[in-house]
Amino acid sequence: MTESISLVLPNIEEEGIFHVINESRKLFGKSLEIIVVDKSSLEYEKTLRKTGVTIIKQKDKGVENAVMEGLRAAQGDILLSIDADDTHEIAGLKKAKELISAGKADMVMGNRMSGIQKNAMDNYIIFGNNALSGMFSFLYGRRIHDILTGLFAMDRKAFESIKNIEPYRIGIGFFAVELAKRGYRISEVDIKYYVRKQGRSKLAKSKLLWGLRMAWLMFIKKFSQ
Ligand SMILES: Nc1nc2c(ncn2[C@@H]2O[C@H](COP(=O)(O)OP(=O)(O)OP(=O)(O)O)[C@@H](O)[C@H]2O)c(=O)[nH]1
Ligand SMILES: [Mg+2]
Repeated sequence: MTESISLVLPNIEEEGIFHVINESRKLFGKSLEIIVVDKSSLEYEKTLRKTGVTIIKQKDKGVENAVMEGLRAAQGDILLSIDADDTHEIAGLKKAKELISAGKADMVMGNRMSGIQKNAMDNYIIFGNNALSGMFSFLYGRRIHDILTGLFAMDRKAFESIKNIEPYRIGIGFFAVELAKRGYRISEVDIKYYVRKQGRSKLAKSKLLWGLRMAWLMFIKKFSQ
């Protein structure tokens, strides 16, 4: 039996998305469902429409809210997501998907930390990511090296158990926290991380504040309900 696959791309005016869409279709074939949860201008959207992907216009904000909205709309047995800025190794989606298909994990995250290409990640982000990943691993009992990654694969059954939760603003880590709390298995695949070629970061004005809030939320979510 072949599983159907859906790919969700959170996007704000990324030029890199066109390469991500093409390469993903090469990896998974034309039957791949691609859902872009988009917060771009109408002008940009016109070009995006030409690719034939499904576009959901995001009304609220935040990358985790965008990914959640896309996953809720997705039809696939296996759910995938990757940042649209073409910085994460796209072939990592296939490796992550294979682990889900083989029943070896319920969520697989792309670990960029040993594949960081020149100038792709600032030292203070590496430091913060190591601290936050260490904290996640300690609190939730699963060794994760890259809690700030933008690439993952997830089993539909695991997703169904968290799909009604309102995401809190900690990026993809939200999904890892909620699945870990429910006893799901989370593993990693190593991927390369490339320098952002176009546009600028959309995530947060202050990455320091983002990191502190994430630490706090991971901590309180561990002890809530
Ligand atoms: N729909 C939507 N997409 C978002 C939002 N915030 C970020 N994104 C997208 O989510 C992905 C990750 O955001 P980035 O701006 O690349 O964050 P980052 O990787 O920490 O920053 P860089 O290192 O500069 O790339 C990108 O594809 C963004 O376009 C949002 O509020 N809504
Ligand atoms: Mg990025």
